[in-house]
Amino acid sequence: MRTQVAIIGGGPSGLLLSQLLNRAGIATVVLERRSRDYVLSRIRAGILETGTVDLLREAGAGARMDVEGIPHDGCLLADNGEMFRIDFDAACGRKVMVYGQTEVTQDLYDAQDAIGATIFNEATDVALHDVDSDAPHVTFRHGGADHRLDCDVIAGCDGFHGISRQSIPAALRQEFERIYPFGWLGILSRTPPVTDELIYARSDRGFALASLRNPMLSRYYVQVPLTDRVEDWSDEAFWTEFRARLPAEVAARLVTGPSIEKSIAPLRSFVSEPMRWGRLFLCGDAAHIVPPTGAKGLNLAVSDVHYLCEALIQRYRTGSEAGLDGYSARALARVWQAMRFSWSMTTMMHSFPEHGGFDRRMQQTELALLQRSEAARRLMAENYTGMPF
Ligand code: FAS
Ligand code: PHB
Repeated sequence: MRTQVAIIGGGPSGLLLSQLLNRAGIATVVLERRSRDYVLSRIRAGILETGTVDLLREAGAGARMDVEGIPHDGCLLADNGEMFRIDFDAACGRKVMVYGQTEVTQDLYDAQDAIGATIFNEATDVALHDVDSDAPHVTFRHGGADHRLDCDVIAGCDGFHGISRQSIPAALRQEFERIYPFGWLGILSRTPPVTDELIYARSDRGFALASLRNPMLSRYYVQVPLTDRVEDWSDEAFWTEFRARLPAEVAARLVTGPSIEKSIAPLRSFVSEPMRWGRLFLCGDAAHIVPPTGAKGLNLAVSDVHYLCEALIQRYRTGSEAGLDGYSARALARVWQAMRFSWSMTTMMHSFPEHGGFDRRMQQTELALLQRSEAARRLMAENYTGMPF
C-alpha cells in the first residue's frame, strides 16, 4: 500500500490534517489505534480559538459548529468570591467559540467520510521505519493481517502517549517539563450551566472552573490533589466542594444533578524539541502538552496542523522543502507562547502546596492588575482568544 502522507493518530490533529491535505489534492492514510466509538467517547476541550474556528470552516467541517457552537466575547475571573469580567471583544476585538472537542472530532470524522478519506481504526502495532531516509514506511496490523504503508512523509499526530515522538532518537530530542502538584476533577452533567460565560475561580480551597457545552450540558472542574482517585469523589462531594469555591451569588443559583462523565486529568507543561526528524513531523499532543487552564491544548494542535499543511502543499506544488525545513521552528514559536500563557494562568489561579504568603500576594496582585490595567487585560484577551497563526 502507498500514500503521500501517512498520519499516525485519528484524533483532532490527525483528522484535521488529513481533511485539509485531501482537499488540497494530497493523498493520506490515517492509522488510529482505537475504535471510532472509543475516540468519540473522550470528553476533553471545550474552547475554540478564532484560528481554530476559521480552519474548521476552511476544512469543510464547521457547519454544525456554526449552528450549535456558542460565541463568547468574555470570561469571568474570581478570587475568593470577588468576581470581574475580561471583555475579549473590547480588549482585542476577538472572541472564542464554545464547542466541545468531542463534537469537533465527530464533525471531522463525518467530513473525512464525505470525501472518502482512508482511515484505519483499530490499527495496532504501528511502527515507523526509515524515518530519516527519503523512503519512510509504516507497518501495522489491521483486520487480523500485517500491512506495510510506503509514503513520502509521516505525520505523528498520536498524542502524548503515542509512538511518534519516541521514534526520534533520545539523543536528538530536548524535553522541557513541569508537572503540577494537582489535577483537575471534571464532571459533565445534564444541568443548565450556572453561568453564561466561563468562570475561572481561585479560592483558598483550590481552583474551580465553571464551563458548559450547551444550555442543558454543564462542564465543571475542581482542582484536586494528585493522590485523589475519581472513585474518592461522589457527585455530592463534588457539588459541595464546587459550590464552596464559587462566588456566593453564583453558588446560590447552581443547579446540580447526576454526573454523566467524571474523570481526573493530571496537569503538566511539556515540550519536545524539535518537532521534526527526517521525514517525520509531530503535531499536537505528540509534541507538547499544556495545562488546560488556558484552553490551549486543542488549539495548539490546530496551529501545528495549519503550519504543516501549508508546508506540505508547498512541497507538492512547487517542490520546495523550505516550509518543511522551517516547520519545527515556526510551530515551536507559537507553542512556547501558549506554554507561557497556560503556565501563568495556572500559577495565578491554583493553590500550590508549597506556596507561602509571598506567592499568595503575587496571585492577588496579578488578578488586581487584570482588574486595573487595560494593557494587562488586552494581553490576556489576545492570548486566550489565540495569537494569530
Ligand atoms: P489526541 O491525544 O487527542 O489524539 C491522538 C490519537 O492518537 C488518539 O486517538 C490515540 O488513540 C491515537 N494513538 C495513540 N497512540 C497511537 C499509536 N501507537 N498508533 C495509532 N494511533 C495512536 N485541551 C483543552 O484545550 N482544554 C481541555 O479542557 C482539555 N482537557 C483535556 C483532558 C484530558 C484527559 C486530556 C488527555 C487532554 C485534554 N486537553 C484539553 C488537551 C486535548 O484536548 C489535546 O490537546 C487534544 O486532544 C490534542 O489532539 P491530538 O494532538 O490529536 O492528540
Ligand atoms: C472545558 O469546557 O472543558 C474547558 C474550558 C476552558 C478551559 C478548560 C476546559 O480552560
